[in-house]
Amino acid sequence: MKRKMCLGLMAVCMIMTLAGCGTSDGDQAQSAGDNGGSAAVADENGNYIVNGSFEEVDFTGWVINNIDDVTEELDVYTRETDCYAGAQSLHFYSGSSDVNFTAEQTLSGLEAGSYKLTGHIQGDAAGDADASVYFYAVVNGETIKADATLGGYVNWYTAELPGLNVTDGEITVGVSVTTAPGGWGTIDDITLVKE
Ligand SMILES: [Ca+2]
Repeated sequence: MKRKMCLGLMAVCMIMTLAGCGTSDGDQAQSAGDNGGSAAVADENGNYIVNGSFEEVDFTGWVINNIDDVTEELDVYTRETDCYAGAQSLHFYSGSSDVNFTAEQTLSGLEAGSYKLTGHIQGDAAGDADASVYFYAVVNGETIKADATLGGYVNWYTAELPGLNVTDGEITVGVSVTTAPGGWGTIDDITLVKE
């Protein structure tokens, strides 16, 4: 009698363990997809960028590189007036040091074909004639850039990079901003769609 109960308990424990493993595997697959770690998935507008409008609470999907740690403010901004779409954007500002950063993400598992990258930026380069602002894509080891300008408050500049020929399923897209101290702005609504 005692032995039967013991075997019964063992069987219940084994089933619970197996069920637990299954659930945990499912969660991991889900979060890998959310982070763009697995094959890229387009949203209802055909956009493959993860969190391209910066509407998440953090920089989900993006790798932010604050070069030499000089950019004083580099964050998700919740101010509808300073957005191109939604309620949030990527915000940057430096008072006494340079602005110098990139924000990028790599997508994989894309169907071969031609893609178009579009990004929006507004702000001010603090009179820096040598300011460098551009959106970029890396395909097949080649970096392709689309220059942008900081034309003043909510004077949005739209940068477009059409004809990005993806052959190996992978593309890295990003934005790079370098200005003198005093530079500020926001970046929003970055999309990558198949043409
Ligand atoms: Ca937004």
